[in-house]
Amino acid sequence: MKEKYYITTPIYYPSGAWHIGTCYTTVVCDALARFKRMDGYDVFYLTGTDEHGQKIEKIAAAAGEDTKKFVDKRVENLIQLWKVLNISYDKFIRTTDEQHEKAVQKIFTKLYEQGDIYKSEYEGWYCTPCESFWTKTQLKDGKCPDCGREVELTKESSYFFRLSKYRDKLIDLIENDPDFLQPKSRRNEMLNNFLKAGLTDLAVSRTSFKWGVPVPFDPDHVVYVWVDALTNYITALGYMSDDEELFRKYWPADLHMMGKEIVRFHSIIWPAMLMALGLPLPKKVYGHGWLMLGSDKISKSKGNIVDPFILSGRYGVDSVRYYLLREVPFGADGAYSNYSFLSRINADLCNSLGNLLSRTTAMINQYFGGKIPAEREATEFDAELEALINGVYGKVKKDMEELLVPEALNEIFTLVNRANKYIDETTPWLLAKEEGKKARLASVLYHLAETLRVAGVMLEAFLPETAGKILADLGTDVCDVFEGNVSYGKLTGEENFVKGAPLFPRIDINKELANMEKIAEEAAKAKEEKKEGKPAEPKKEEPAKAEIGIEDFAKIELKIGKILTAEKVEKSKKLLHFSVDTGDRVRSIVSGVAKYFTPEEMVGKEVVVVANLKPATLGGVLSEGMILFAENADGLATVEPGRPVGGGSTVS
Ligand code: ME8
Repeated sequence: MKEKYYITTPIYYPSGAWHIGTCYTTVVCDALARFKRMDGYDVFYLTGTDEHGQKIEKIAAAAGEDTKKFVDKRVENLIQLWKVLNISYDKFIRTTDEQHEKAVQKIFTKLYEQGDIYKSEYEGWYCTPCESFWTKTQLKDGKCPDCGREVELTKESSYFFRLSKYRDKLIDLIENDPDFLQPKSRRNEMLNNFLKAGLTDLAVSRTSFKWGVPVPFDPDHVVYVWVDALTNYITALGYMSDDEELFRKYWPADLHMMGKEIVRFHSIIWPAMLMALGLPLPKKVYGHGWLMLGSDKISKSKGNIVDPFILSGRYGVDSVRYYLLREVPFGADGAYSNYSFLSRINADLCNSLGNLLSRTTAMINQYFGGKIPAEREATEFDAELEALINGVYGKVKKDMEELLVPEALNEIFTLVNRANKYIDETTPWLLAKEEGKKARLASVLYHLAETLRVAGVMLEAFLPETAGKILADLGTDVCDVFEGNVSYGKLTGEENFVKGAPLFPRIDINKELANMEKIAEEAAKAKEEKKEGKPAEPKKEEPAKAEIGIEDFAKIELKIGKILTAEKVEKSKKLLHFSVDTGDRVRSIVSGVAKYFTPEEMVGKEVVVVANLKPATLGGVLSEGMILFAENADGLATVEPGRPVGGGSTVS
């Protein structure tokens, strides 16, 4: 039977626009989950949304919206983001799910009945953005010690959890089980700043607002949002429901991953709650660092957003995944900049990996018509590369087990770089010209193809889309497991080696930096206009268009897109927002056609999409392409193929 592996991200507050920092925990956990699956584990990867609490209630009220409708929309948008980023979660839990809410109530009642929760009065400070209680002495210059924002003096009737009772056990856990909380720096922080400084009981209910799970035996109170949220890790598995099978199978968690600012909740409050419930503790809690913009944490509430939809639409999903997995030293903070993002793509994905693939497949086609002959003459150069190919999996596995994700990727790219150097050393273009060197040339090309195959299989865990393209160009398939697929010698040479499109087109960095700034400015302007409710500029009469040559037309990439979902853009009478499958991915596209079509009639249609249009923000929503319509005096009509051809079909 397969060994189980239960991995979780925190559940996200659906409170603002998603940014590249938001994606960090989830992309890292996705690589870990994919790696474990391919390593033969029975993986359960959980993520979701944390939808209750004063913060969300306030933000929804400020937007003039019903709270549930507000979170529904934000959650849908987050699910779309995870789809774009190829996140392979096994379950997405929402804390507004009925099963979760019921289980929270049962947990609260159980803890109350056994005396771990009691009623009293809370008087102290509350930070709404962090949903944290603080004592006066914990405040820093009168502000929240975690985020530095204003706190509110709060006095209300409250239920309390006897957190202080678990202090000694928690100290023992963190001091004596070095695996439980990592990296090490977080362990010292928790011990010195919180546990040893004294631990007071925790207020676990609120009465000053309503958006939460009601305390079942005292409905004026709602359960404190962190207690509600932390239990998601067990309620998602069916704990305290009619069906606890998943809970029995997967609990305890093997890894709770999160940003460092919420380690306190996961390494103190959460284990204490589990101790009170008599449940086993998670095996590991890991607090990673932040992605910073300048000296600030990129954050939903600070407005310093770097939009992951735009980045993945423009540079490809795997560019974003690669940057997050590779650039940030795991456990520490990393600084995002457009320059470092573009440079990473160019240096590693385009120059190292992309070039190795295109050179190798081009040479196999040029010299041998797309197959590698079976007669091959090897030398010690080949033996050295072969040894590197055979060693890479072991090194990557060790790094992944120690959560050294950038190092793991580095091992794969060391192999790729070595193979690029091997091309220069073995000079296949000269071998091709020399008499009697065919067998030597075949061996060189076979070793290059094998390097790419093993790198491709390993990359399935990190860059699934790119790995699929590499393996397809080698005429082979992606695989489900590493075993039997990560050592030298699996290709026969009879596969169909094709020289496909470049994996990552080379970016002109200076030009692109200017483009990125323009996009950011447009997005900020659109957001501002949305806030102010400014009407759109009146449409100007368009001058007659000049003649163009075929080379101009060839610059436009037209594709068939299948409309998967359609909805009105809020506060706009004109705009409809579509998710459109264009074969390469699902795009977000906004069109000003609400006057002519209902969302319902558009769903399922196959339409013509301009696929290489620069992304823009319309009505505050990202638009990655344009749907074409025909227009006459009666209004607009869709332009559709004469028979169903499927999203992604080309139009030429
Ligand atoms: O904290 N860099 O949710 P959240 C790296 N609902 N990671 C970042 C980041 C950045 N700039 N910004 C955010 C919550 N994150 C609670 C969790 S769990 C029971 C409840 C990470 O939406 C952050 O560290 O504020 C966390 O891991 C995740 O995004 C969700 O943060």
